[in-house]
Amino acid sequence: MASYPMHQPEIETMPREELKKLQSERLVAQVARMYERVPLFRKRMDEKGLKPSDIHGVEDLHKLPFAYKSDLRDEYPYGLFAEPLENIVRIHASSGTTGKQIVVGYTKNDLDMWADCVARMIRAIGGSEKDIVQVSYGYGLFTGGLGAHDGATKVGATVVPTSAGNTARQIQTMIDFGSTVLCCTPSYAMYLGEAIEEMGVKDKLSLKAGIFGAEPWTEDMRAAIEEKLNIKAYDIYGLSEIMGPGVSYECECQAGMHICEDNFIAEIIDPDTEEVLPYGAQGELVFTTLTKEGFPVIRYRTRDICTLNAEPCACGRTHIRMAKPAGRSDDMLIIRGVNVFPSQIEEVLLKIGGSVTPNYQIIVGRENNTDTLDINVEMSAELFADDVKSIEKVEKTIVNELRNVLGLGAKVHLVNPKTIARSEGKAKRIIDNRNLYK
Ligand code: DLL
Repeated sequence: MASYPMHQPEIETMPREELKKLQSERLVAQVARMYERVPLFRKRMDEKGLKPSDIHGVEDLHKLPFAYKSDLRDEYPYGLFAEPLENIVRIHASSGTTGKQIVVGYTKNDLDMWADCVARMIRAIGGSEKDIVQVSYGYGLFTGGLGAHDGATKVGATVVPTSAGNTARQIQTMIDFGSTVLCCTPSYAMYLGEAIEEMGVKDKLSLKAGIFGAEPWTEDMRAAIEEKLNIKAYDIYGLSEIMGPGVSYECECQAGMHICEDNFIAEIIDPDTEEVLPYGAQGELVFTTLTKEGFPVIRYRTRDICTLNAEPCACGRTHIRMAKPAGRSDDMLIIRGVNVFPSQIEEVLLKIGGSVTPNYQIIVGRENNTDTLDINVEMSAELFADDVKSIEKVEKTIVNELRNVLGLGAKVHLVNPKTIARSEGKAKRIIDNRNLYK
């Protein structure tokens, strides 16, 4: 594939017309290359009666066939690679919640492009070679650790590759090495914040910023983390199938994540009809890779529910922004016919503030042919020391708030501090017991 310009800050502020031209050229080349090299893509194109020569630019994107997570499972492990294995220098994989893992491969250029995207974010939030970046995402087949690592290396920062876990040692390292930027999941950041408070060492930290992603988190969670760690917390998005962290990232404005549009095109579709929706509408996020060599993908249905925003950003970057994903359509619970995202529940809990913590667990069950919704929420240490009456009062407040926001009745149980398991990676907040009763 033709090599493409890299490490150009001007790409981030490229006028939209020029960017569209660049995307079009890259899309045309990508379609031709995939048609030649990826049998499943060729088959889907043929089924639609499409030839690569029918695709002239981004205006033809909507004609192209979609790709699905099941394709990665069906073609496991290497069936969708567009390069022979001798040109693949890295493999990552993701198991998701169920079934066979999905496998992706990167060429040297792919790793370079990936590191470039993550480096953009680190620079956007004021990072430089002077920073000490502690990478507490898991290393290994998960893309978080090595993705953040390579981006920080590209910036020239000093990388501290702690990986996830071993929380006390993690915090000691943070203090001793003077880490200034922390990379991990928001739920682990929260856990680290709690542990730091317990150890009474908040004033010994040199942290100024955090790069958090890999799971949905709310604005209130951001405020809680910023307060606990005394930092600015920034959101980063990505998925293994497209690249890993850095597909989009927040800039200094903390107002949505800029999609690296020179490398990826985003669309929002109606998940049922597959119709493309306008900017601003909520629907399923779909990505097309423009420069990936090892594992290119066209119109990949992410299952993430999101909106796109093409308004100019105060930072001057011209690349469109995506909102915080509300969640994955696979994680969306349908309870008594009502759609519920765990993030909506999190929002309610964090609004209640002081007396409860954002550590919660959602348990869905079935009784007398009706769905039941139970929510266990850890109370704060202050409330724990208080009387039963105040606990009941808080439970009632949460039930009422949930009814207002979701239109659903729930049973809320305040549980003792530190009784809900903490997560070092992606938090597991939902226990759906309904299939036990099917
Ligand atoms: O989670 C890549 C990543 C690592 C992103 C570190 C950011 C930081 P997967 O394990 O393949 O890859 O999971 C991808 O996680 O489809 C979303 O549902 C969710 N996700 C990722 N980032 C965010 C985010 C990594 N910032 C899946 N907000 C995606 C909400 C996110 N959800």
